[in-house]
Order: sequence, then structure tokens, then C-alpha cells
Amino acid sequence: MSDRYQPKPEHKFSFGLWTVGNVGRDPFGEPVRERLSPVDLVYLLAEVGAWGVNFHDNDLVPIDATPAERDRIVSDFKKALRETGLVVPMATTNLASDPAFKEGAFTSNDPRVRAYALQKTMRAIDLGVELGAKIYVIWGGREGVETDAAKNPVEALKRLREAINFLCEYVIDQGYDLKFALEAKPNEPRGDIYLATTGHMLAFIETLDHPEMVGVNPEVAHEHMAGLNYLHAIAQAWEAGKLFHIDLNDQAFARYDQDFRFGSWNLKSAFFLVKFLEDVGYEGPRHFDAHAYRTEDYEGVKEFARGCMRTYLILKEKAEQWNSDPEIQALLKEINADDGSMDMFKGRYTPEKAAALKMASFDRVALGKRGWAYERLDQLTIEILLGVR
Ligand code: XLS
Ligand code: MG
Ligand code: MG
Repeated sequence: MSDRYQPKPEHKFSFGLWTVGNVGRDPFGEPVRERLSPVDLVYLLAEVGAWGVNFHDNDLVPIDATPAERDRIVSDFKKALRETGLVVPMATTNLASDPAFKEGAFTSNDPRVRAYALQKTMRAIDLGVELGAKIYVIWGGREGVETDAAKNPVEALKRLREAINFLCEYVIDQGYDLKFALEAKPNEPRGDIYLATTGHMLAFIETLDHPEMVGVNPEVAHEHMAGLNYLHAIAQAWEAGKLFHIDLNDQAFARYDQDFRFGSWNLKSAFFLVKFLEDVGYEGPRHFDAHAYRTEDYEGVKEFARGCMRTYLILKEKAEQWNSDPEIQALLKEINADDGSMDMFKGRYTPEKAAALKMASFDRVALGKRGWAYERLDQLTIEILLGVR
């Protein structure tokens, strides 16, 4: 096995405790793997070469733990981090699993649930910061409905805004060095979830009191479930300066939430994603929010985790190959050719420019006859991916 695909700390590969710790329960089947402790999972991640480990509050500390139990768990976890060198780049709150949240957390119709969700999140932020997290993910898994009879969607948005504003102020008040990353998902577990895509989140962020503290955590599977182009969501987030974190996995379009190994389903999408992240110089964690097939034991879980990172690194190498391929570069040059003849119409509006442009003549038929050679360009991409070039 070539060691150029060996993960290194500078690659910033991270996994949630809930990813390699997933016990393989599904709506039709019981767990297939025994539950490992957070400490065991840290060692497992260190063994496969990960750099970071993320967690929901209750992945680490059970929801009903006493303060003394919490302290013991946190100190054991810290010891495992010290011994392995793993870091905690991100933390989050579980506002989805407990029955208290079945009707929503920050958007629940019950003000007691909304207050409890805030309390739980503040405590989880304290826990994340204590362990070094700099990014705080908020995923509203239960912030939605099965029937719109249940809730006014405008009211729900106002509740969400109030909650995020409250949490930003809390972080400022505590003097924490922490930014929020909102994670969109269109459905599952709720029938419909509010702010269903990364685009929705980006628009919502601009309405907050502290938009500079809040970005997004787009997930491959979530955009694919909605039938969308993930790369385009990532590009928009990046261009807006909002790509604070990323959840890498894979997913067939229009299916249930599959959380497959990164690159295992739609290799071409994964390739253009890795190429984008590397080309623009994204410096955040590469977090894999996925889990092993239900068929696997823990050897399979390790293969799954190694596979996520290895595929990323192979695609990174393919992206370099794509960028330095002379035929591809020649095609790109041709595609983007600009003889300067339109320069006078470019840039900001002026009345003179508009008047001149209205008078200009264009050979529309010739424009329509141009062939773009995208078939060749795409086939060259495929041949790089298939390893024959
Ligand atoms: C679920 C989400 C979840 C978040 C963190 O689909 O991906 O795992 O990433 O709560
Ligand atoms: Mg997900
Ligand atoms: Mg996720």
C-alpha cells in the first residue's frame, strides 16, 4: 500500500464519536455492533490515522450522568486525547434523540422545551470549549414538522433566530473563541425540516444579530437527499466566507439518509468537491460524518474510516493531475478565451455603458454555432478518475 495516501495531521481529517461509534441500528433492525466507550473510539481513530474527534454532548456524557460521572468521563477522555495526540476541533449538541425533543427543540411549541434546549446547548458549549472546540455545529434534526397544521413556519423561524442570537451572546459573554456552523437537512428524522438547504441557511444567517459568528456546515448527503449539487452549495458558502466546517460522506439521490463512506457512491461529485476545497485553499477540518455499513464488525469500521481518508487523498492527487494535464489546460484556455473586445461592457453599470451596449451588434447565429468541447473535457476527467491517463 503506497504511503502517499497515508493520512497526516496536516490533512485535518476528523470523525465524530457517533460515526465510528455507530452501532448499526436502523428503523428495521437492532444494533449489530457492541457500543464502544468514547476512550476506545479515540484509540480506534488514532489507530487509523485521524487527526480530530468531534462529539455531541451525549456521545461523551450520557444525558442522565451525575456531575461526578461527567467529571470522570471528561478526565478519561482528556487523558486519551493526550496519549493519542487527537484534537477536538468541533462539538455539537444532541437535540434530536431524547423524546423531550420529539416536537422540536428551539422551535418546539412548548416554551419549556425551548428553554431546556437552550440550557442543554449552553452546557454542551461549555463541554466543547473545555475540550478545545473552536467550531460549534448546530443541526436542528427535530426543527420541523410532519404536518403544517402543527406549527406556523414564520413563528418557527423567529424562534430559531432568537435561539441562535441568545447562544451567540452567551459565547461572547463567556469570552469563548467559538464560531457556529449551521447544518441544513431537508428531512429525516422530521417529515420536513426548516431551513432545508445550505442556501436557506446562508440567507437566514444574514438576519442574525451576529452574522459574523455564524457560518455553515454543509453535508454531502443532505444536499444530495434534496437532489441538489453539493459543490454549488459549498462554492456559495465559500464565496460568502461562511464555510466554517464540512460534513463529508456519500449518498444516492432521493434515498433515505445513507451516510455512506466518502466517495463510495458518486465519485465524480466527490472529485470535483475535493478539487474545489484544495484549489481554493480551504483550511478547516475535513470531517467525515458517515458510518460503516451495517454488515461490518469493528475491523470493517476501521476499513470504512481509512477508506474515507484514503479516497480523499487519492482524489486530491487526481485533482493535481487534472490541474497539470496539458490537454485539459489547453481546453480550459480555449473555453475561457477572451479577446478583450467586450471589455468596454464589463464591470459596474454606467448609463454610457448601457447606451453603448444597447447599440452594439452581435452575430447571434455564430454564437449559437460554437461547440464547447465539454464532452472531451468530461471524458478526460473520467479517464483520470479511472486511472488510464
Ligand atoms: C444528521 C447530521 C448530524 C449532524 C450533527 O444527519 O448529519 O449527524 O452532523 O448533529
Ligand atoms: Mg447527516
Ligand atoms: Mg452531518
